[in-house]
Amino acid sequence: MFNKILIANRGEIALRVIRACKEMGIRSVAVHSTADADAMHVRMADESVCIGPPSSMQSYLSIPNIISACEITGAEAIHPGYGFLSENANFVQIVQDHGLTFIGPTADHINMMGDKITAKDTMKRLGVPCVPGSLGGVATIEEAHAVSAEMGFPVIVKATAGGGGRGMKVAKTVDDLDEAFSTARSESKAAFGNDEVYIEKYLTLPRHIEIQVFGDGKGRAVHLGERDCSLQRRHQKVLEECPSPAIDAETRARIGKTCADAVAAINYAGAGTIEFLYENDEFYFIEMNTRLQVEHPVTEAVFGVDLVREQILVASGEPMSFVQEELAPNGHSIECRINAEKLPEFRPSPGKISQFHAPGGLGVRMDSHLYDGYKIPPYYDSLIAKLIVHAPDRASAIARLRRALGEMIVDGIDTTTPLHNALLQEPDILSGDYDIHWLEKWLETYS
Ligand code: MV4
Repeated sequence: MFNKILIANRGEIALRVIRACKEMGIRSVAVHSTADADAMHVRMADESVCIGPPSSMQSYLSIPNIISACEITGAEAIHPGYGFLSENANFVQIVQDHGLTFIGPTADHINMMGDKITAKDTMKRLGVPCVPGSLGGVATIEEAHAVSAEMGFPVIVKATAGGGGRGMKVAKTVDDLDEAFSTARSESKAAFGNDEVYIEKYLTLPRHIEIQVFGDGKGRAVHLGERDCSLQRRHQKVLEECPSPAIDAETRARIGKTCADAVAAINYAGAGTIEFLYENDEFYFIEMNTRLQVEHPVTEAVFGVDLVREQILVASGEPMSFVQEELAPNGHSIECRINAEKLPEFRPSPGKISQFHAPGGLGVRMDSHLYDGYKIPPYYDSLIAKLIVHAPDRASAIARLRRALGEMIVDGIDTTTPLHNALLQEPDILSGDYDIHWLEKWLETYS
């Protein structure tokens, strides 16, 4: 096992990893920009190293600075958290070249899933159901017309190098296709330096269901059920739950086994998430994320596991601490992502926290780096807290979430808490009857 781990991240996820390290008797090293000198992750870690100015490019994304911080402190492994360098295959290779361990999958697996066509081809070959679409890239507008006519409209043009909603264009009818194709290509070129696109049948009213998988890198893998992340605004998740209100035990076992078998077959190591669109009782693979996700705590609550501990175990060469037969869902968990943003425009609202109180009590987990007097810097993403509840069933989880939101105090800045309170009064949310477009439609009338 490692003696010392460096956490190449900030905010609540840095705390999450430091906490796992402490429980495993591993020393932790925080890295921080000058803007984060007073941040909670710096205070909570055993040691800290300043890695640069506020700009992420020159600090949390600076590979030389992070490798140097490892060398200075003697850290043997790096946990990347989510975002920043967590899915950067080049970083993984450099970490290894320096004799250090990246806590996550191999560079090859990150590359495989980062290229959306290769990811889809691989999943298809492994028996994972995919959205009907082009076989590989579509290079010409003639080919785009041929593929779309064959499939039928609407279609969606996606960037091979994209993901998370970037570089996508929908063509409702054949009349939209020329523009969708050329815009998707030029935006992809500008954003990713790669203009390759592929085409899929556009699913009109799906849910976003993602399966949590975990592999040991040696051909064994498990699944830990699904999360329903359909409530999104501009591809930012707002509220996530486990299990999905739309998935029954038999369906979960079936798609879960398909996913676990697929990642076992490629010797995948560590935590991964296989994203699907789910419509008319069918799953359609869209992407795989090769990192620990923001919303992992709802899975931890329902399955009773510590996913970060498992990541660290597997990265150090030890076996996972469970097999599939030991994993069973228990109760229901919901997470609210609370952002420092002013409604209704969701405008970033950085500034000083004049008063902070975290909710508590049975079945309540608050993952947050806030403290009284903390100044939220304007340079990074606006997530300030994840409020996660766990209860025996969905109705009691909602009651607990309302109760916990009521206890929370975050004064001095604007937050998205009023949105969460309002959502928990909506009949469609209470009944679980929502899809990926529900929130944006609802926001058009909510004020
Ligand atoms: C789609 C789709 C409909 N049909 N693919 C958006 C993010 C990226 N991960 C995939 N996305 C979508 N892909 C097909 N074939 C609709 C979306 C989509 C979406 C997906 C999940 C959650 C929210 C979304 C909001 C808009 C569009």
